[in-house]
Formats: sequence, structure tokens, C-alpha cells
Amino acid sequence: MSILHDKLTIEAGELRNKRTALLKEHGDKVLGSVTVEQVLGGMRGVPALICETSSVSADEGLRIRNIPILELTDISPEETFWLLVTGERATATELEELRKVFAKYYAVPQYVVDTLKAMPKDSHPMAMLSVGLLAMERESEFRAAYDKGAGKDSLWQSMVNDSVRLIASMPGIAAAIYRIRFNKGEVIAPLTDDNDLSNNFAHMLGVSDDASWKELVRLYLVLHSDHEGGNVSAMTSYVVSSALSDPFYSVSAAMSGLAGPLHGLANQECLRFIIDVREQFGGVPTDEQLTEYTWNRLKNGQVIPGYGHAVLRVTDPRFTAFIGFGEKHNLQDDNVQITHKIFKLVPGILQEHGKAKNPWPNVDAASGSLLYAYGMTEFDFYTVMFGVSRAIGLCSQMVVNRMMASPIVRPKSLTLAELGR
Ligand code: CMX
Repeated sequence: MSILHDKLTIEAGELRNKRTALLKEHGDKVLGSVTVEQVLGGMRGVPALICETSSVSADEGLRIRNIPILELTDISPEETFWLLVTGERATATELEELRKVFAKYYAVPQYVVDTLKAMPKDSHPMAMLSVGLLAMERESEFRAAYDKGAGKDSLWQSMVNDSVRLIASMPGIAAAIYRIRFNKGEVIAPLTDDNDLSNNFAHMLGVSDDASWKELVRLYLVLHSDHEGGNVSAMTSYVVSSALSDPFYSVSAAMSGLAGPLHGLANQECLRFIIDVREQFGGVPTDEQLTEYTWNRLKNGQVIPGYGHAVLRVTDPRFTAFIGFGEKHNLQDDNVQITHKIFKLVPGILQEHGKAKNPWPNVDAASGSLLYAYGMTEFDFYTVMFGVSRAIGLCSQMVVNRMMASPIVRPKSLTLAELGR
């Protein structure tokens, strides 16, 4: 992947120098203290990770390389990858080159398709995604380079190659899962006359020929790509790859974390919630009906999917972008209307309920109703769409960490008795 290698070689040296200088000059500086509440509370807010690719603030949300996500809603997934990994906007020539390399890998190896076909018919699509990636691990150039004795300062190069291969293969793996798992007919081959990643993904899914469907797939892949380093999927791939496991292992593990209902599966759960509401009330409920329904759910100890966030304290800008897409394309079916009504009522209810620190919607609250509107009604699949996008950020973070020659992750654990003392 010479075009990226050329771009990143100087950067890799600079990153390693910066890291070494920080360690040497400030290695003993104290960043803060860790409270018992943080140890018992999922390490919330403990500053313990480096992430160069993106940041998430409580009052604004996602910035990719310091650019607010709402300023990036017109770019492609390829541009997103380039920006995440290099910190710069790609030129037209760089993008064209990158697309050519990606396009080599849109067709998924037959053994991966066969592996997916061999899985039981009731396998969760996310389990299939993790397995599909693990099956591809034998393709890893990173592992081959390590086995041949590549030094730690050069390993990032084979990690770039694996990342490109993995990101480019994800749409084909995901589309194959969609078609196999939901009896959609034969797996569809990639386009021969178009190198664009999201166009190929939209085509291989076989859901719709509408130009705005392609636009939604593109937007979806950009918006979910990265969300700094501390979320479950990013931290999982960071920890796994810190052991020098290659990107296929690391992203497969991250997908298993993304499959959790408190993380990526929330978009599936969100649409299930919307459909439950629609079925219960035979359409769009009144405000009173939805309020009562929401309270019953909360009293039952269930969360409202798509609402709340560990970091954000405002409406997720990615939710805003999806709502904007629905409005631009005049999507107004019952699910979309219920999504709007939930947004109108649920924040107030969650505030009154008084538990959630953030009553506002996250990215998952709107995306499902849009996919559904285009005919992708199998909501068990939605987290796979998320995963295809998130792999872009996970790989970018891993490449940058490998450029820095980051060490193996090994925090200290305590027993409850030790903590008590
Ligand atoms: N509905 C009901 N209760 C909620 C809630 C919601 N949407 N969000 C938070 N709460 C509750 C928590 O369950 C917690 O209750 P307990 O004290 O009984 O355990 C309390 O409010 C405090 O939680 P918090 O500090 O506000 O939120 P956390 O950082 O612990 O968790 C998150 C964040 C996202 C897991 C949580 O808001 C949630 O479960 N939301 C619904 C699921 C969801 O949308 N997940 C997707 C997140 C985006 C992503 O990662 O992809």
C-alpha cells in the first residue's frame, strides 16, 4: 500500500519521537487520581489511553482529527479512513489511488463465504461477522511480517496493508452475511466499473437501486467510523492488538464487543423498540400513549435504547445528521414519525426519571428507522452495518498506535478486599 506508506513514514518517526520525549521529560507527571467510584464504575473518565484519530467531548460530540463530524457528512468512507490515519484531507489523486487498492479486495474469498454458509441458520449476524473476520486471519501480512522477524518500528507497515484489506473486505463479508442469513438469494459480486466502497457495499447488499440508498450507506459508514479510544469496541481492539495480535484478530474481538446491547447492538434494540411501539398502538401513538409506554418500560428496569451516553451530555451530532438525511429525502413512514416523537418526549421523561446522566439521543436512535425505510427490515443486521463502519476507525487507531510502537496494555487489578483496605 505504497501511497499510504509514503505518506506515513515520516509521521511514524515523528510519533515515536514525540512519545519517547513525553516519556523522558514528563514520565513521572501525575494526570489525576483514580477514585474508588471509577474503579467500581467501569473506569469512567480515567485518562488512560491515547487516541490520535478522534475525540468526543461532552458538550459537542465527535470530532475526527479535530474536525466536527457535522462538517464531514459529505465525505466518503475512503476519505474518512485517510483523514483518520494521516490527519490530513486526501487529495483527489490520493483518493483515486486508495480506491484502486481497496477495490482489489471487495470480492470476498470463497472460503469465507463457505464458512459463513456453514454456520447455523439462527446464528446472530454479529457472530457471523466475527467468524468471517477470524476466517480471514490467514491472510494477515502483519502476522507474516512478525514471523519473519520484522522489528517493532516497521510493523506498522504491514498493519496498514492488513487494515486496507480488512476495511475493503468488510462490505463484502457483511453483504454476504445479509444475503445468506436472511435468504436473499446468491451472494452478489462487486461492481466491475466502480471503485467506490459505499457504492459497492450498497450494490452487494441488493436492498435498493435508489441513489439515495447509496447516499445513506455512505453517510452511515462515515458517521459510525470512529468515536475516540475508550468505547468498548475501540478499547477491545486496542488491547488485543497491543499483544501484537493482527488486525483480523483485533477487529473480530472488537465486533464481539460491538455486539453488546449497551454498545452497538443498541441500534437493533432501538428499532425493536420503535416497532414494538408501532405494533402496540397500530401506528404512531399519541403523546400520552408513548409517555405511558416509556414509563412502563423504565419501571420494568429496562433502558430506552438509543438514549444516554457514557461521555456525551447533548444530542449526538450523528443523530442530528441522520435526522437531516430523513428530512432531506422526505422519509415519513410510521417508524420515522415514531423516532421523531420519541425524540420529542423521551429526553423529558428520562430527566424526570432522574437516573440517566444524559437524557439525549445517541447515534443509534435514528439510524435504524432510515435503513428500514429503504427495505432493510432485518434489524438483527443493523449492528453489522455499524461494524463495517467502525472497522475504519479501529484500524486507523491500531495503525497509529503501532506507528508509535505502543506497548502491551497491562493495568493493575485489585480484589474487593484490597480495595476495601
Ligand atoms: N434508559 C434508561 N436508563 C438509563 C438510560 C436509558 N437510555 N441511560 C442510562 N440509564 C441509567 C443507567 O442504566 C444507570 O442506571 P443504574 O444506576 O441503575 O445502573 C443510570 O442511568 C446511570 O447511567 P449513566 O451514567 O447515565 O450511563 P452509563 O455511562 O452507565 O451508560 C449507556 C451509558 C449508553 C450504556 C446507557 O446510557 C444506556 O444503557 N443507554 C441505552 C443503550 C444505548 O443506547 N446504547 C448505545 C450507546 C452508544 C454506543 O456505544 O454505541
